[in-house]
Amino acid sequence: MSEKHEIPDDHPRVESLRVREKLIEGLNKNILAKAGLIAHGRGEAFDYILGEKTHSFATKAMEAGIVSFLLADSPVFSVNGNVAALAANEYVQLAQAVGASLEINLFYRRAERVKALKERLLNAGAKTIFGADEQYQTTIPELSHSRRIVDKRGIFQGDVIFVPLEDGNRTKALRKIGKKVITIDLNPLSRTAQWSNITIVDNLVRVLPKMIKIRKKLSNVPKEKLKALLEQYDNVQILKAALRTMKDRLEELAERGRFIEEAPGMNGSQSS
Ligand code: PTJ
Repeated sequence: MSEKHEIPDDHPRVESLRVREKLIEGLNKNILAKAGLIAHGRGEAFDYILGEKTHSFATKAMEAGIVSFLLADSPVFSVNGNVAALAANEYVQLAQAVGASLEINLFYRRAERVKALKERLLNAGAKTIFGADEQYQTTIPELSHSRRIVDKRGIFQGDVIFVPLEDGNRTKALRKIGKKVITIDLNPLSRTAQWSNITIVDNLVRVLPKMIKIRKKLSNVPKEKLKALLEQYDNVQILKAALRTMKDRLEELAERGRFIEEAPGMNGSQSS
């Protein structure tokens, strides 16, 4: 049974509600795992603290990410339910723009979900999708859960792997077997954020259109210059900047005592 809710254009949280509707639709179509809703809620909480906007530390990480894809021998974009439900079109577009393969890799792996994701990616314009064909399956021995199942033509042989909205310990396992890992994660404290080579602390739905623009901007930049750009990148500094921004913002809000301008103050009075 599918339920679609009307979202009034004048609702103060209209964008956020539209994103939630996409997830509910993804759940109804078997694209999203139920736990994907929980994951999203956690992301939303961090996004609130960030002021729901892109900060310079995220832009720097996006640039480093694009440069890494462009310099890679075999970049691979891993696709999970949340990514497919929220931004399949932009994800496929970005993969094509940087010459990356797409591979379905699920934590909550079920045949019907793999099929639904494949369909969604094909509708978004993907030509080849790895991770759905048993014939090419192999495993990463460092992992015990479903994410260990990878495609010989994709993640298994790839050198730079994109894993947005990732759970637990796969990033560490991928690093152990020599892969460079790039993630998007609103939580700078997550294991994935901490273990990745490049961590974009920002919302997936804001990030992908920005990365597509950055890709275009870097079109005519020579390889040597790209390499130099990457050499300056320091992920620890990026994570520190993200946490500092969150801390500063919380301090500022605590000082002001209010976040929503028109909300009543402590004494119940309306602000002007
Ligand atoms: O589709 P599957 O089966 O592969 O499962 C996917 C999920 C996301 C359910 C699975 O990987 C999972 O449980 O992930 P976690 O451990 O909840 O981690 C997801 C991370 O993504 C958390 O750190 C969230 O804060 C973050 N996150 C959630 N929504 C967004 C986000 N980061 C950026 N943009 C978002 N929109």
